[in-house]
Amino acid sequence: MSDPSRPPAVGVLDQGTDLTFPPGFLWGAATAAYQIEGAATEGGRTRSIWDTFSHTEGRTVGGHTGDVACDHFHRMPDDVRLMAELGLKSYRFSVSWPRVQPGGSGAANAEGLDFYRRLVDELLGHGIEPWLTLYHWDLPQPLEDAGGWPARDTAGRFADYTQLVADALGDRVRYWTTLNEPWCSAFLGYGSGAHAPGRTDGAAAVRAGHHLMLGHGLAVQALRASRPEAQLGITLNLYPVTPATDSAADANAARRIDALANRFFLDPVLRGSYPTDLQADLASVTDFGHVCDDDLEIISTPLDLVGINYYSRHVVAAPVEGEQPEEYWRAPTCWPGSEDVRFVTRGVPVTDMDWEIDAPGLVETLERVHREYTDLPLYVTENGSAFVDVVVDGQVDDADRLAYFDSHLRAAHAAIGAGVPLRGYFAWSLMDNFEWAWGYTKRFGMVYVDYDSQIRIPKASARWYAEVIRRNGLAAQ
Ligand code: IFM
Repeated sequence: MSDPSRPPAVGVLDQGTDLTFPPGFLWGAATAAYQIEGAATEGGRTRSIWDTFSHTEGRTVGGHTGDVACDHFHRMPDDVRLMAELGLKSYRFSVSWPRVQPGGSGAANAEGLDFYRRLVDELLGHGIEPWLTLYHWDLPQPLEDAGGWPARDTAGRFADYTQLVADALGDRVRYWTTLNEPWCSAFLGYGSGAHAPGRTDGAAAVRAGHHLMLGHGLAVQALRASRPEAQLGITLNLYPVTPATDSAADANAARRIDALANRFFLDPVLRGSYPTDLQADLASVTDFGHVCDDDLEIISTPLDLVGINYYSRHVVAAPVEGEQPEEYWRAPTCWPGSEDVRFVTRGVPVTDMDWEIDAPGLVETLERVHREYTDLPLYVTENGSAFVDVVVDGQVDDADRLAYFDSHLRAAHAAIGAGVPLRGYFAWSLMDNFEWAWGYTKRFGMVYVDYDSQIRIPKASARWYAEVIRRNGLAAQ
Protein backbone atom coordinates (compact mmCIF):
# COMPACT_ATOMS: atom_id res chain seq x y z
CA MET A 1 0.00 0.00 0.00
CA SER A 2 1.22 3.49 -0.80
CA ASP A 3 1.77 5.75 2.15
CA PRO A 4 -0.49 8.78 1.53
CA SER A 5 1.68 10.96 3.76
CA ARG A 6 4.63 10.51 1.38
CA PRO A 7 5.13 13.11 -1.35
CA PRO A 8 4.29 11.84 -4.85
CA ALA A 9 7.22 9.71 -5.89
CA VAL A 10 7.19 10.35 -9.62
CA GLY A 11 8.69 13.75 -10.28
CA VAL A 12 11.12 13.36 -7.41
CA LEU A 13 13.79 14.44 -9.89
CA ASP A 14 12.04 17.65 -10.83
CA GLN A 15 14.07 19.74 -8.43
CA GLY A 16 17.28 19.17 -10.36
CA THR A 17 20.02 16.60 -9.97
CA ASP A 18 21.63 17.00 -6.60
CA LEU A 19 22.88 13.51 -5.83
CA THR A 20 25.16 12.82 -8.76
CA PHE A 21 26.83 9.44 -9.13
CA PRO A 22 30.42 9.10 -10.33
CA PRO A 23 30.97 9.30 -14.10
CA GLY A 24 30.67 5.89 -15.73
CA PHE A 25 28.55 4.51 -12.88
CA LEU A 26 27.11 1.27 -14.26
CA TRP A 27 23.32 1.46 -14.12
CA GLY A 28 21.68 -1.85 -14.83
CA ALA A 29 18.95 -4.36 -14.21
CA ALA A 30 19.21 -8.07 -13.51
CA THR A 31 17.36 -11.30 -14.23
CA ALA A 32 18.14 -15.02 -14.09
CA ALA A 33 17.71 -17.76 -16.66
CA TYR A 34 15.18 -20.03 -14.98
CA GLN A 35 13.15 -17.07 -13.79
CA ILE A 36 12.53 -15.59 -17.25
CA GLU A 37 13.55 -17.81 -20.15
CA GLY A 38 10.88 -20.51 -20.34
CA ALA A 39 11.45 -22.85 -23.32
CA ALA A 40 12.35 -25.45 -20.74
CA THR A 41 12.50 -28.34 -23.19
CA GLU A 42 13.57 -26.50 -26.33
CA GLY A 43 16.89 -26.23 -28.09
CA GLY A 44 18.40 -29.25 -26.38
CA ARG A 45 17.91 -27.94 -22.83
CA THR A 46 17.53 -30.68 -20.22
CA ARG A 47 16.25 -30.63 -16.65
CA SER A 48 17.77 -28.68 -13.81
CA ILE A 49 17.01 -29.14 -10.13
CA TRP A 50 14.46 -26.33 -10.44
CA ASP A 51 12.54 -28.17 -13.16
CA THR A 52 12.34 -31.22 -10.92
CA PHE A 53 11.52 -29.21 -7.79
CA SER A 54 8.83 -27.04 -9.38
CA HIS A 55 7.21 -30.08 -10.97
CA THR A 56 7.04 -31.82 -7.60
CA GLU A 57 3.69 -31.36 -5.90
CA GLY A 58 3.66 -28.93 -3.00
CA ARG A 59 7.04 -27.36 -3.66
CA THR A 60 5.98 -24.07 -5.26
CA VAL A 61 2.95 -21.89 -4.67
CA GLY A 62 0.17 -22.98 -7.03
CA GLY A 63 2.48 -25.60 -8.56
CA HIS A 64 4.02 -22.85 -10.68
CA THR A 65 7.01 -23.80 -12.83
CA GLY A 66 9.50 -22.01 -15.07
CA ASP A 67 8.33 -23.92 -18.15
CA VAL A 68 7.17 -20.74 -19.87
CA ALA A 69 8.06 -17.96 -17.41
CA CYS A 70 8.39 -14.67 -19.35
CA ASP A 71 9.04 -16.53 -22.59
CA HIS A 72 12.21 -14.48 -22.84
CA PHE A 73 13.86 -17.25 -24.89
CA HIS A 74 11.54 -16.35 -27.77
CA ARG A 75 11.09 -12.64 -27.02
CA MET A 76 14.71 -11.76 -26.30
CA PRO A 77 15.19 -9.15 -29.08
CA ASP A 78 12.07 -7.25 -27.94
CA ASP A 79 13.20 -7.44 -24.33
CA VAL A 80 16.61 -6.00 -25.24
CA ARG A 81 14.87 -3.20 -27.14
CA LEU A 82 12.93 -2.44 -23.96
CA MET A 83 16.17 -2.32 -21.98
CA ALA A 84 17.55 0.14 -24.51
CA GLU A 85 14.43 2.30 -24.23
CA LEU A 86 14.96 2.44 -20.47
CA GLY A 87 18.54 3.53 -21.09
CA LEU A 88 20.16 0.63 -19.22
CA LYS A 89 23.94 0.76 -19.38
CA SER A 90 24.28 -2.88 -18.41
CA TYR A 91 22.16 -6.02 -18.23
CA ARG A 92 22.98 -8.79 -15.80
CA PHE A 93 21.65 -12.17 -16.95
CA SER A 94 22.50 -15.74 -16.09
CA VAL A 95 23.38 -18.61 -18.37
CA SER A 96 21.34 -21.77 -17.94
CA TRP A 97 23.82 -24.58 -17.32
CA PRO A 98 21.40 -27.32 -18.57
CA ARG A 99 20.83 -25.32 -21.75
CA VAL A 100 24.47 -24.99 -22.72
CA GLN A 101 25.73 -28.29 -21.28
CA PRO A 102 22.77 -30.66 -21.09
CA GLY A 103 23.20 -33.13 -18.28
CA GLY A 104 26.04 -31.10 -16.78
CA SER A 105 28.95 -32.89 -18.42
CA GLY A 106 30.46 -33.43 -21.84
CA ALA A 107 30.35 -31.23 -24.89
CA ALA A 108 28.54 -27.91 -25.21
CA ASN A 109 25.13 -27.70 -26.83
CA ALA A 110 25.68 -25.37 -29.79
CA GLU A 111 22.03 -24.36 -29.93
CA GLY A 112 22.03 -23.38 -26.28
CA LEU A 113 25.20 -21.34 -26.59
CA ASP A 114 23.81 -19.71 -29.69
CA PHE A 115 20.96 -18.18 -27.68
CA TYR A 116 23.45 -16.43 -25.41
CA ARG A 117 25.61 -15.40 -28.37
CA ARG A 118 22.57 -13.73 -29.91
CA LEU A 119 21.65 -12.13 -26.58
CA VAL A 120 25.14 -10.71 -26.12
CA ASP A 121 25.26 -9.45 -29.71
CA GLU A 122 21.86 -7.84 -29.30
CA LEU A 123 22.99 -6.12 -26.09
CA LEU A 124 26.24 -4.89 -27.60
CA GLY A 125 24.33 -3.69 -30.66
CA HIS A 126 22.25 -1.49 -28.36
CA GLY A 127 25.26 -0.24 -26.42
CA ILE A 128 24.37 -2.28 -23.32
CA GLU A 129 27.21 -3.93 -21.41
CA PRO A 130 26.49 -7.65 -20.91
CA TRP A 131 27.13 -8.92 -17.36
CA LEU A 132 27.10 -12.70 -17.27
CA THR A 133 26.33 -14.83 -14.22
CA LEU A 134 27.40 -18.43 -14.62
CA TYR A 135 25.29 -20.00 -11.89
CA HIS A 136 21.95 -18.74 -10.69
CA TRP A 137 20.73 -21.95 -9.05
CA ASP A 138 19.90 -24.22 -12.01
CA LEU A 139 22.14 -27.22 -11.39
CA PRO A 140 21.67 -29.91 -14.07
CA GLN A 141 19.58 -32.68 -12.50
CA PRO A 142 22.07 -35.51 -13.28
CA LEU A 143 24.66 -33.67 -11.17
CA GLU A 144 22.22 -33.55 -8.26
CA ASP A 145 21.54 -37.24 -8.77
CA ALA A 146 25.30 -37.79 -8.48
CA GLY A 147 25.41 -35.97 -5.13
CA GLY A 148 24.77 -32.31 -5.95
CA TRP A 149 26.74 -29.50 -4.35
CA PRO A 150 27.46 -31.50 -1.18
CA ALA A 151 29.63 -33.69 -3.45
CA ARG A 152 33.11 -32.36 -4.20
CA ASP A 153 32.99 -33.45 -7.83
CA THR A 154 30.31 -30.86 -8.64
CA ALA A 155 32.88 -28.09 -8.17
CA GLY A 156 35.00 -29.60 -10.95
CA ARG A 157 31.96 -30.00 -13.20
CA PHE A 158 31.21 -26.29 -12.68
CA ALA A 159 34.74 -25.37 -13.76
CA ASP A 160 34.35 -27.46 -16.93
CA TYR A 161 31.05 -25.77 -17.74
CA THR A 162 32.66 -22.37 -17.09
CA GLN A 163 35.33 -23.17 -19.66
CA LEU A 164 32.69 -23.94 -22.29
CA VAL A 165 30.98 -20.60 -21.68
CA ALA A 166 34.29 -18.72 -21.59
CA ASP A 167 35.30 -20.24 -24.93
CA ALA A 168 32.00 -19.25 -26.51
CA LEU A 169 31.40 -15.80 -25.03
CA GLY A 170 34.70 -14.67 -23.56
CA ASP A 171 35.53 -12.49 -26.54
CA ARG A 172 32.42 -10.36 -26.01
CA VAL A 173 31.61 -10.42 -22.30
CA ARG A 174 33.73 -8.32 -19.97
CA TYR A 175 31.95 -8.77 -16.62
CA TRP A 176 31.55 -12.23 -15.12
CA THR A 177 29.90 -13.37 -11.90
CA THR A 178 30.62 -16.97 -10.97
CA LEU A 179 27.85 -17.68 -8.45
CA ASN A 180 24.74 -15.82 -7.50
CA GLU A 181 23.97 -15.98 -3.77
CA PRO A 182 25.67 -19.27 -2.83
CA TRP A 183 24.04 -18.93 0.61
CA CYS A 184 20.66 -19.61 -1.01
CA SER A 185 21.97 -22.54 -3.06
CA ALA A 186 23.50 -24.13 0.04
CA PHE A 187 21.26 -23.26 2.95
CA LEU A 188 17.84 -23.00 1.27
CA GLY A 189 18.60 -25.80 -1.18
CA TYR A 190 20.09 -28.31 1.26
CA GLY A 191 19.24 -26.92 4.74
CA SER A 192 15.65 -25.73 4.93
CA GLY A 193 14.65 -27.39 1.67
CA ALA A 194 12.63 -24.33 0.65
CA HIS A 195 14.57 -24.21 -2.62
CA ALA A 196 15.67 -26.90 -5.05
CA PRO A 197 16.74 -29.61 -4.59
CA GLY A 198 14.71 -29.47 -1.38
CA ARG A 199 17.01 -31.43 0.91
CA THR A 200 16.92 -30.86 4.68
CA ASP A 201 20.34 -31.78 6.00
CA GLY A 202 22.43 -29.17 7.82
CA ALA A 203 25.73 -30.97 7.25
CA ALA A 204 24.97 -31.29 3.54
CA ALA A 205 24.21 -27.55 3.42
CA VAL A 206 27.61 -26.72 4.92
CA ARG A 207 29.38 -29.04 2.48
CA ALA A 208 27.37 -27.54 -0.38
CA GLY A 209 28.47 -24.05 0.65
CA HIS A 210 32.10 -25.14 0.62
CA HIS A 211 31.92 -26.87 -2.76
CA LEU A 212 30.07 -23.93 -4.29
CA MET A 213 32.97 -21.73 -3.22
CA LEU A 214 35.47 -24.28 -4.49
CA GLY A 215 33.65 -24.27 -7.84
CA HIS A 216 33.81 -20.48 -7.79
CA GLY A 217 37.58 -20.51 -7.23
CA LEU A 218 38.18 -23.09 -9.97
CA ALA A 219 35.94 -21.11 -12.34
CA VAL A 220 37.88 -17.91 -11.63
CA GLN A 221 41.14 -19.72 -12.41
CA ALA A 222 39.72 -21.10 -15.67
CA LEU A 223 38.40 -17.71 -16.74
CA ARG A 224 41.57 -15.89 -15.75
CA ALA A 225 43.68 -18.31 -17.79
CA SER A 226 41.61 -17.96 -20.94
CA ARG A 227 40.41 -14.34 -20.59
CA PRO A 228 42.98 -12.29 -18.65
CA GLU A 229 41.15 -9.06 -19.49
CA ALA A 230 37.81 -10.16 -17.98
CA GLN A 231 36.46 -8.57 -14.81
CA LEU A 232 35.68 -11.42 -12.44
CA GLY A 233 33.61 -11.54 -9.29
CA ILE A 234 31.11 -13.39 -7.16
CA THR A 235 27.74 -12.16 -5.92
CA LEU A 236 26.87 -12.64 -2.26
CA ASN A 237 23.56 -11.83 -0.61
CA LEU A 238 24.55 -10.01 2.55
CA TYR A 239 22.57 -8.76 5.54
CA PRO A 240 23.43 -6.57 8.47
CA VAL A 241 22.60 -8.70 11.51
CA THR A 242 21.49 -6.67 14.51
CA PRO A 243 20.84 -7.91 18.03
CA ALA A 244 17.27 -7.15 19.20
CA THR A 245 18.52 -5.76 22.53
CA ASP A 246 21.90 -4.87 23.99
CA SER A 247 22.01 -8.06 26.05
CA ALA A 248 25.05 -10.29 25.73
CA ALA A 249 22.79 -13.21 24.75
CA ASP A 250 21.28 -11.29 21.84
CA ALA A 251 24.72 -10.11 20.74
CA ASN A 252 25.81 -13.73 20.64
CA ALA A 253 22.74 -14.68 18.58
CA ALA A 254 23.64 -11.92 16.12
CA ARG A 255 27.24 -13.11 15.94
CA ARG A 256 26.10 -16.65 15.12
CA ILE A 257 23.70 -15.60 12.36
CA ASP A 258 26.23 -13.15 10.94
CA ALA A 259 28.72 -16.03 10.77
CA LEU A 260 26.30 -18.25 8.84
CA ALA A 261 24.75 -15.60 6.62
CA ASN A 262 27.73 -13.42 5.78
CA ARG A 263 31.14 -14.51 7.05
CA PHE A 264 30.68 -18.13 5.89
CA PHE A 265 31.31 -16.79 2.38
CA LEU A 266 33.12 -13.47 2.85
CA ASP A 267 35.98 -14.96 4.86
CA PRO A 268 36.94 -17.88 2.60
CA VAL A 269 36.55 -15.86 -0.62
CA LEU A 270 38.26 -12.67 0.52
CA ARG A 271 40.54 -13.87 3.34
CA GLY A 272 41.21 -17.52 2.50
CA SER A 273 39.96 -18.88 5.83
CA TYR A 274 36.81 -19.91 7.67
CA PRO A 275 35.95 -17.88 10.78
CA THR A 276 36.97 -19.83 13.88
CA ASP A 277 33.74 -18.95 15.71
CA LEU A 278 31.70 -20.33 12.80
CA GLN A 279 33.59 -23.60 12.97
CA ALA A 280 32.96 -23.80 16.72
CA ASP A 281 29.25 -22.98 16.28
CA LEU A 282 28.96 -25.75 13.68
CA ALA A 283 30.82 -28.35 15.75
CA SER A 284 27.67 -30.42 16.33
CA VAL A 285 26.90 -30.32 12.58
CA THR A 286 30.23 -30.98 10.87
CA ASP A 287 33.92 -31.36 11.60
CA PHE A 288 34.82 -29.55 8.32
CA GLY A 289 36.51 -32.76 7.18
CA HIS A 290 35.30 -31.94 3.67
CA VAL A 291 37.80 -29.07 3.47
CA CYS A 292 40.93 -30.34 1.69
CA ASP A 293 44.44 -28.88 1.54
CA ASP A 294 44.63 -25.99 -0.91
CA ASP A 295 40.82 -25.54 -1.07
CA LEU A 296 40.95 -22.19 0.67
CA GLU A 297 43.77 -21.00 -1.55
CA ILE A 298 41.67 -21.85 -4.61
CA ILE A 299 38.56 -20.28 -3.12
CA SER A 300 40.42 -17.04 -2.41
CA THR A 301 41.87 -16.71 -5.92
CA PRO A 302 42.06 -12.93 -6.45
CA LEU A 303 39.02 -11.22 -7.94
CA ASP A 304 38.45 -7.93 -9.74
CA LEU A 305 35.20 -6.97 -8.05
CA VAL A 306 32.64 -8.08 -5.51
CA GLY A 307 28.89 -8.16 -6.19
CA ILE A 308 26.51 -7.58 -3.31
CA ASN A 309 22.79 -8.34 -3.34
CA TYR A 310 20.97 -6.38 -0.69
CA TYR A 311 17.32 -6.67 0.33
CA SER A 312 16.88 -6.35 4.09
CA ARG A 313 18.31 -6.72 7.59
CA HIS A 314 18.10 -9.58 10.10
CA VAL A 315 17.23 -8.62 13.68
CA VAL A 316 17.78 -11.56 16.00
CA ALA A 317 17.52 -12.54 19.63
CA ALA A 318 18.56 -15.37 21.89
CA PRO A 319 16.00 -18.05 22.71
CA VAL A 320 13.81 -17.24 25.71
CA GLU A 321 14.00 -19.96 28.31
CA GLY A 322 10.69 -21.69 28.93
CA GLU A 323 9.06 -20.10 25.91
CA GLN A 324 7.12 -22.38 23.62
CA PRO A 325 9.27 -23.01 20.54
CA GLU A 326 8.00 -21.38 17.37
CA GLU A 327 6.96 -23.61 14.49
CA TYR A 328 10.13 -22.82 12.59
CA TRP A 329 12.25 -24.07 15.47
CA ARG A 330 10.91 -27.57 14.94
CA ALA A 331 11.05 -27.46 11.13
CA PRO A 332 14.33 -27.92 9.27
CA THR A 333 15.96 -24.52 9.03
CA CYS A 334 18.54 -22.72 6.99
CA TRP A 335 20.60 -22.01 10.13
CA PRO A 336 22.33 -25.32 10.96
CA GLY A 337 23.47 -25.39 14.56
CA SER A 338 21.72 -22.09 15.33
CA GLU A 339 18.11 -23.16 14.92
CA ASP A 340 17.22 -21.73 18.31
CA VAL A 341 17.98 -18.11 17.37
CA ARG A 342 14.80 -16.03 17.13
CA PHE A 343 14.21 -13.71 14.18
CA VAL A 344 12.47 -10.60 15.44
CA THR A 345 10.14 -8.31 13.50
CA ARG A 346 10.34 -4.63 14.35
CA GLY A 347 7.01 -3.46 13.00
CA VAL A 348 8.64 -1.32 10.31
CA PRO A 349 7.19 -1.29 6.76
CA VAL A 350 7.70 -4.49 4.82
CA THR A 351 7.51 -5.54 1.18
CA ASP A 352 5.17 -8.18 -0.20
CA MET A 353 7.82 -10.76 0.79
CA ASP A 354 7.42 -9.55 4.40
CA TRP A 355 11.02 -8.33 4.25
CA GLU A 356 11.60 -5.22 6.34
CA ILE A 357 12.54 -2.16 4.33
CA ASP A 358 15.87 -0.92 5.64
CA ALA A 359 17.83 1.34 3.29
CA PRO A 360 20.48 2.29 5.90
CA GLY A 361 21.34 -1.41 5.98
CA LEU A 362 22.69 -1.06 2.45
CA VAL A 363 25.15 1.61 3.57
CA GLU A 364 26.19 -0.56 6.52
CA THR A 365 26.69 -3.58 4.30
CA LEU A 366 28.74 -1.78 1.67
CA GLU A 367 30.86 0.00 4.28
CA ARG A 368 31.47 -3.23 6.15
CA VAL A 369 32.66 -5.15 3.11
CA HIS A 370 34.94 -2.28 2.13
CA ARG A 371 36.26 -1.65 5.65
CA GLU A 372 36.68 -5.24 6.83
CA TYR A 373 37.36 -7.17 3.63
CA THR A 374 38.50 -5.47 0.48
CA ASP A 375 39.47 -2.41 -1.54
CA LEU A 376 38.05 -4.01 -4.69
CA PRO A 377 35.32 -2.22 -6.64
CA LEU A 378 31.90 -3.15 -5.32
CA TYR A 379 28.67 -3.46 -7.30
CA VAL A 380 25.15 -3.77 -6.00
CA THR A 381 24.25 -6.65 -8.30
CA GLU A 382 20.66 -6.89 -7.02
CA ASN A 383 18.37 -4.65 -5.00
CA GLY A 384 14.63 -4.38 -5.24
CA SER A 385 11.26 -5.22 -3.77
CA ALA A 386 8.09 -7.17 -4.41
CA PHE A 387 4.79 -5.35 -4.11
CA VAL A 388 1.29 -6.12 -5.33
CA ASP A 389 0.81 -4.35 -8.65
CA VAL A 390 -2.47 -3.33 -10.25
CA VAL A 391 -2.89 -2.46 -13.90
CA VAL A 392 -5.20 0.54 -14.31
CA ASP A 393 -5.86 1.83 -17.81
CA GLY A 394 -2.78 0.02 -19.05
CA GLN A 395 -0.51 1.65 -16.43
CA VAL A 396 1.10 0.39 -13.23
CA ASP A 397 1.72 3.06 -10.63
CA ASP A 398 4.11 1.16 -8.33
CA ALA A 399 4.80 3.99 -5.90
CA ASP A 400 6.00 1.63 -3.17
CA ARG A 401 8.61 -0.01 -5.37
CA LEU A 402 9.72 3.35 -6.69
CA ALA A 403 10.14 4.65 -3.14
CA TYR A 404 12.14 1.52 -2.26
CA PHE A 405 14.52 2.11 -5.18
CA ASP A 406 14.74 5.80 -4.35
CA SER A 407 15.69 5.21 -0.70
CA HIS A 408 18.25 2.53 -1.57
CA LEU A 409 19.85 4.64 -4.27
CA ARG A 410 20.20 7.44 -1.73
CA ALA A 411 21.87 4.90 0.54
CA ALA A 412 24.17 3.82 -2.29
CA HIS A 413 25.10 7.45 -2.88
CA ALA A 414 25.78 7.93 0.84
CA ALA A 415 28.08 4.90 0.79
CA ILE A 416 30.04 6.38 -2.09
CA GLY A 417 30.29 9.64 -0.13
CA ALA A 418 31.71 7.65 2.78
CA GLY A 419 34.49 6.30 0.56
CA VAL A 420 33.05 2.99 -0.65
CA PRO A 421 34.27 2.20 -4.20
CA LEU A 422 30.76 1.41 -5.45
CA ARG A 423 30.84 1.27 -9.24
CA GLY A 424 27.37 0.16 -10.26
CA TYR A 425 23.83 -0.75 -9.29
CA PHE A 426 21.50 -3.37 -10.76
CA ALA A 427 17.80 -3.21 -10.05
CA TRP A 428 16.13 -6.52 -9.30
CA SER A 429 14.43 -7.12 -11.51
CA LEU A 430 14.09 -5.94 -15.06
CA MET A 431 10.70 -7.62 -15.24
CA ASP A 432 8.31 -9.67 -13.11
CA ASN A 433 9.31 -13.30 -13.14
CA PHE A 434 9.23 -16.73 -11.50
CA GLU A 435 10.04 -15.98 -7.87
CA TRP A 436 11.24 -19.49 -7.03
CA ALA A 437 9.09 -21.22 -4.38
CA TRP A 438 6.66 -18.28 -4.60
CA GLY A 439 6.05 -18.92 -8.29
CA TYR A 440 4.48 -15.94 -10.06
CA THR A 441 2.75 -14.64 -6.94
CA LYS A 442 5.47 -12.09 -6.12
CA ARG A 443 6.31 -9.29 -8.52
CA PHE A 444 9.78 -7.73 -8.33
CA GLY A 445 9.87 -6.25 -11.83
CA MET A 446 10.22 -2.66 -12.99
CA VAL A 447 8.38 -3.96 -16.01
CA TYR A 448 5.02 -5.64 -15.46
CA VAL A 449 4.51 -8.97 -17.20
CA ASP A 450 1.02 -10.20 -18.05
CA TYR A 451 1.72 -13.92 -17.96
CA ASP A 452 -1.29 -14.78 -20.15
CA SER A 453 -0.51 -12.45 -23.03
CA GLN A 454 3.21 -11.94 -22.26
CA ILE A 455 2.63 -8.22 -22.75
CA ARG A 456 5.22 -6.08 -20.96
CA ILE A 457 4.23 -2.78 -19.31
CA PRO A 458 6.98 -0.56 -17.90
CA LYS A 459 5.81 0.45 -14.43
CA ALA A 460 6.21 3.96 -13.00
CA SER A 461 9.42 2.76 -11.30
CA ALA A 462 10.89 1.84 -14.70
CA ARG A 463 10.19 5.28 -16.13
CA TRP A 464 11.61 6.87 -13.00
CA TYR A 465 14.73 4.65 -13.14
CA ALA A 466 15.23 5.60 -16.79
CA GLU A 467 15.31 9.24 -15.69
CA VAL A 468 17.78 8.48 -12.89
CA ILE A 469 20.05 6.83 -15.45
CA ARG A 470 19.67 9.70 -17.90
CA ARG A 471 20.64 12.22 -15.22
CA ASN A 472 23.15 9.91 -13.54
CA GLY A 473 21.61 10.82 -10.22
CA LEU A 474 18.76 11.81 -7.98
CA ALA A 475 17.37 15.05 -6.70
CA ALA A 476 18.08 15.95 -3.10
CA GLN A 477 15.02 15.50 -0.90
O1 IFM B 1 14.45 -13.49 -7.26
C1 IFM B 1 15.54 -13.55 -6.41
C2 IFM B 1 16.82 -13.72 -7.21
O2 IFM B 1 16.77 -14.84 -7.99
C3 IFM B 1 17.99 -13.84 -6.26
N1 IFM B 1 18.02 -12.77 -5.32
C4 IFM B 1 16.81 -12.45 -4.62
C5 IFM B 1 15.67 -12.28 -5.60
C6 IFM B 1 14.37 -11.95 -4.84
O3 IFM B 1 14.04 -12.98 -3.97
